[in-house]
Amino acid sequence: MAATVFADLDAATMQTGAEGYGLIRDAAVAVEDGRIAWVGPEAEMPATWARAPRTGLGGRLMTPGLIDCHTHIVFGGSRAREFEMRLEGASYEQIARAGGGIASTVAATRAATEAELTAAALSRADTLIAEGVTVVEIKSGYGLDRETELRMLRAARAVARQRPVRVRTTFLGAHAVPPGQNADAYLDEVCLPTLRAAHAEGLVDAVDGFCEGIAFTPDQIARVFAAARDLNLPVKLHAEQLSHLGGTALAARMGALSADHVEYASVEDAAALARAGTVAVLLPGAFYTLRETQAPPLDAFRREGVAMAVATDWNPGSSPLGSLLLAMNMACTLFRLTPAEALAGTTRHAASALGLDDCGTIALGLRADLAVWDLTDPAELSYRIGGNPLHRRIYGGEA
Ligand code: DI6
Ligand code: FE
Repeated sequence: MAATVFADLDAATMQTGAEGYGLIRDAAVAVEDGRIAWVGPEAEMPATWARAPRTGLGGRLMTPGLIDCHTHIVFGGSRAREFEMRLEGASYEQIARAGGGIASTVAATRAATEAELTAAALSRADTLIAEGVTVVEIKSGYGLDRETELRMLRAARAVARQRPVRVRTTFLGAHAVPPGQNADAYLDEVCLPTLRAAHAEGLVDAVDGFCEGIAFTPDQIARVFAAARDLNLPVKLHAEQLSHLGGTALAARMGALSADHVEYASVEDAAALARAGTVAVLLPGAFYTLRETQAPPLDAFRREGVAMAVATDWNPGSSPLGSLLLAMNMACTLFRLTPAEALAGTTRHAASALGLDDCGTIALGLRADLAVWDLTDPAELSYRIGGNPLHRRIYGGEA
């Protein structure tokens, strides 16, 4: 048996139902065959585990491996010039309508080879991994044609083959209407056939869309979701980011894994998310970059019991944010999450937003995807701005 015991640590288990961090002081975690085989106070560890090789962690803090449940890290080009334009007074929507924005990344992504897209994504994945990320979601959506959407998803799968990280792919063909095309024609002739082709190639774990004035209407998104349902694929949605169009209610009605952004969600939307068990994914990096002023309805989410995840939304336009720890800090400072909510948002609830039930907490039987920090208080993960307190990452039981 391939068993190891990690000991001399404090474990923020993040277990469901536990108070706050589910903290166990002076804990030990036994790992066997890549899974958590026992967790608890070391003094109570059964004698069988006492014979396994023991790795002492010097009293450090252990958390579940972090999960970035919303990224767009496969893309070509850069949008630094648009950052300058926004500082000269142009708005995100104005730039998008003038052919910049998502369309400019689409042009750069179409021009990139699969090897180039993979190399760029690997470097971004490495940045996340260095901060203790063990699962990353990666969306397509900068191709908007069959070949490029497939190429993006293949690049995302390549990341999982070349790095010790789990990748969940999301098809986001309904991200933007390609310049000069009609939205409905694009959906029927390009987006939905591409979804079917990508699914047939085993490239799709979930389906997403952008429900917004500059993208697709709820009716159009409903057609994308119907196609996803026919393929037995779970759905999620960029909803209520810049305005209230009803995407959150649609996502809840369709039993979506998550509704993401949700700054403009209403109290009724919060109740619908709670009833459906749909996770609200908060993306403070986009809120910050776009200098939004409307924060998501946190009080309503809490009152209704909506699970809240936190992610980077790493993309070249609205959130060039390569740090999930900084996203946690921003979620606390900009949205008023508590540090315990922020950590639940990058562990347990992030797993739910991806439909994963084998990771996200330190609990019996789950994957041994763990992060060990040069910290003692778990609030420090959200409190710090910058720096990287990661001591070591354990992926599937391997350090
Ligand atoms: N919402 C966002 O914030 C990103 N995509 C989306 O649907 C922005 C993507 C970009 O500007 O490139
Ligand atoms: Fe996004």
